[in-house]
Amino acid sequence: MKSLVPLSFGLLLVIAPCRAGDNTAEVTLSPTPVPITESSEQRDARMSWWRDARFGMFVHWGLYSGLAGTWNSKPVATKGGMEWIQKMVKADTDTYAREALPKFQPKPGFASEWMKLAKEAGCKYVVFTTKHHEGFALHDSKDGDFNAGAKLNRDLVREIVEAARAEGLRIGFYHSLIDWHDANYDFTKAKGLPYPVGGNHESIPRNHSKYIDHLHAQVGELMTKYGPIDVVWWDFSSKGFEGDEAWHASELIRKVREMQPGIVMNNRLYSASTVKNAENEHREFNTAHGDFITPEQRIPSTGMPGVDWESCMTLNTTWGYSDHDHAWKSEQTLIRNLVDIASKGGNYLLNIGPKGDGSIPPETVTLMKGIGSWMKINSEAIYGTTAGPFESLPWGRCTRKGNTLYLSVFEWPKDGKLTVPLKNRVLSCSLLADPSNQLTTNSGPLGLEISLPSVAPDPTAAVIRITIDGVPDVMEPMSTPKAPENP
Ligand code: FHN
Repeated sequence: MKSLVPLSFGLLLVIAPCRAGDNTAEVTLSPTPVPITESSEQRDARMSWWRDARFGMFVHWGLYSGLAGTWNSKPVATKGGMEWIQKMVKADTDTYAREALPKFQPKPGFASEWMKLAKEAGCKYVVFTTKHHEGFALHDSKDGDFNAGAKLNRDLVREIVEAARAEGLRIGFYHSLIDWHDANYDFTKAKGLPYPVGGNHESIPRNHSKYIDHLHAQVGELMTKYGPIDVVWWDFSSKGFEGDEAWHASELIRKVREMQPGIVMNNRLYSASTVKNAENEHREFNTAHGDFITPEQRIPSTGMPGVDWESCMTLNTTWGYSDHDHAWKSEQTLIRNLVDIASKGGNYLLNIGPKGDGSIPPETVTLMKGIGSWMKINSEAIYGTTAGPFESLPWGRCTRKGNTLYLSVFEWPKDGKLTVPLKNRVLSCSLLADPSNQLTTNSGPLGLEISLPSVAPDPTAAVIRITIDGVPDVMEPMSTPKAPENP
């Protein structure tokens, strides 16, 4: 019997085009609730672009970007998330806005610079902050006045969405559930969630359900004014404050899935699972809470078999731009992260933090273009692949597409012989960097032995494509023979 997964219960959709040919059709809800069920086949179809994409660009951009990690002309820190600067300096929202707004001056065309860089890096989708914890919304919102429409007379979300479409990129909305501006966001209830306590407005009684109305209203605007949205990325909940109690989550999920039936949603309307060891988080994952798990600043050592997951990481140590954080990762680390994550069946969401005018720091441009150069030759080993069949490989990683394996060699063998613990017969074997040249292979006691040129075509990750006969038949790691019992 085909399994019909109850996605949620919803209302009938009515789409009213606002302008001919413009794919930002207005979407409105009609009052008749209809059960939304999704078969696993339908879910696989909805998730397939995301699973094939493997690589996305995260963008943290907001008022904090203009402050650039500085407050009262002093660096706040050289490490850590400068998007949290309001909390770090314990500023109330009025003081914060007074300082930050004048420094947030988006230049014309900033968004296409982002999208061109994402494309050049090989990213297939871009997820950007429509609102971060500071509470400033980048769209022209009719709900409240702390947004780009009211403060800058611009709809920055429209500019960014249109720039993404122009580059053929999928677009996703990061949206903070936490709000350090809204006077009704009840931080006294939000146990385990950050708040810039210390400001002068703690005494004001707060009606959190009014904040939830604001949250739902702005999400409604975002999900109806900009056409099809591919990803929604909520952030974040704690064990003490999550789900229906904190955000009326199941109602929000129902509404969003109605307004955007194809959308792919992360899991952060609920706190990360209760299992002690985050490595086992996937064992408890409930897809009614979202479509994919979001390990942050880490790569699960053995992946997360059976669930969709995406590792989000920074290029240095901050998500939001900082003038003072120069701890940039190396191009090699970033490329090997991408390969490592894909070899374990996950997606890589790599963050950039543009400046207050939207321009991208030069170090970021260099690193993203560096990944792009590698992807120009090797993207076949990333897009549309699944996890490799090997638990671990001493010299690198492996991704798979059916009976084709992509061996990404990090440590090029000094003797020019690469051993792959595989029993299958090889049908073809060549370097992606030199596809016309077949490499010699032999099968030996330890498995397949590939003869390689003396110099690696790429010291970071040189990819070998092998097509084998049948499904991978992996050799059990040789157990080290026990030393004979001493008589
Ligand atoms: O607090 C945020 C943080 O600023 C950043 O947005 C990351 C990105 O995943 N999420 C939260 C911390 O988990």
